[in-house]
Amino acid sequence: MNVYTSLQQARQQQQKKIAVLLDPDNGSPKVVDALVGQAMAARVDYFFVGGSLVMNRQIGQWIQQIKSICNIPVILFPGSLWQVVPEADALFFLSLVSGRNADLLIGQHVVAAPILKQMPIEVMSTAYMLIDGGAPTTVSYISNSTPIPADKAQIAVCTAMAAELLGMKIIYMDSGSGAKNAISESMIQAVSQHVPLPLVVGGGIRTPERAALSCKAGADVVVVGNVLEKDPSLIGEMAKAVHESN
Ligand code: 1GP
Repeated sequence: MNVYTSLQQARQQQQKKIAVLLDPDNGSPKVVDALVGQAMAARVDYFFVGGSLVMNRQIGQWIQQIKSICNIPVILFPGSLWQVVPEADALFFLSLVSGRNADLLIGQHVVAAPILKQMPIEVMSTAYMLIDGGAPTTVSYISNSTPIPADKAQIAVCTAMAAELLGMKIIYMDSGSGAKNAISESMIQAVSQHVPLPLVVGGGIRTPERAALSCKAGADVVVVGNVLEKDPSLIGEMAKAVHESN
C-alpha cells in the first residue's frame, strides 16, 4: 500500500496514526538506532524527516540507515529543495498556503518538479498551514510568512477549503517545531469537519493527553518531534494514546 492510500484509509476508518519527526541534525547513528528501535516497539506509523533548517548534508544516507533497520515509511517534510532525496518512501510536496510568500506557494515547486518526476518517490500534494503557536518559530522566521492567528478557526477552515478545491490531497496544520502552544482542539475540529482530506497536526504536542485530544478533535496523524528528542522513552505512551484515541 502506498503512503497516501494509508492516510486516506486512516481518515475513512478513523484509525489514528502517529508520526515521529526526526531531525537529521540531531543524534549520532547510535542515538538514531535507539530511537528507531523504540519507535518500532511502539508501532509508530510514519517517520517524517526534514525541517526549516537542516545542516546535515547526508540526508539520503541518514534515511538509508533508518530503512536498514525498520520498515516504517519515511516521508520527507522538506524545508528546502536540497532536502529532497530519493531514499525516502514519499514526500510532502508542501505549499505554504497560510502565507503569501510566492516562492513557497509555487516558486520552489517549479524548480523541484522536473527533479521529482525522475525520482522513484511518492509525491503527495500537501497544503501546509502554519498556525500561531504563541511565540515566533523557526519556520515562521525562515518562511517569512505570518501564521494564521490561533483563535481564527474560520481563516484556517477557508484556507483548507481553498486547498481542497485547488486539488491538494493532504492538510498539514503546524504550529511549528517546539511551539509554545499546540493547535487548539476547536480549530482542528473546524477544519476536520469542513474538509474531508487526511489531516496532519503537529507542533508543540508534548504529552500523550494532548496527542489524544488532537486526535479526538479530528487529526488523522499527530506529529511529535521535539519532546521525543529530549525523552525518547515517551514514544510508547504517545503512540498508545494516539492509537487508542478513536
Ligand atoms: C513540526 O509538527 C512538527 O513541524 C513537530 O513539532 O517538534 O514541536 O513536536 P514538535
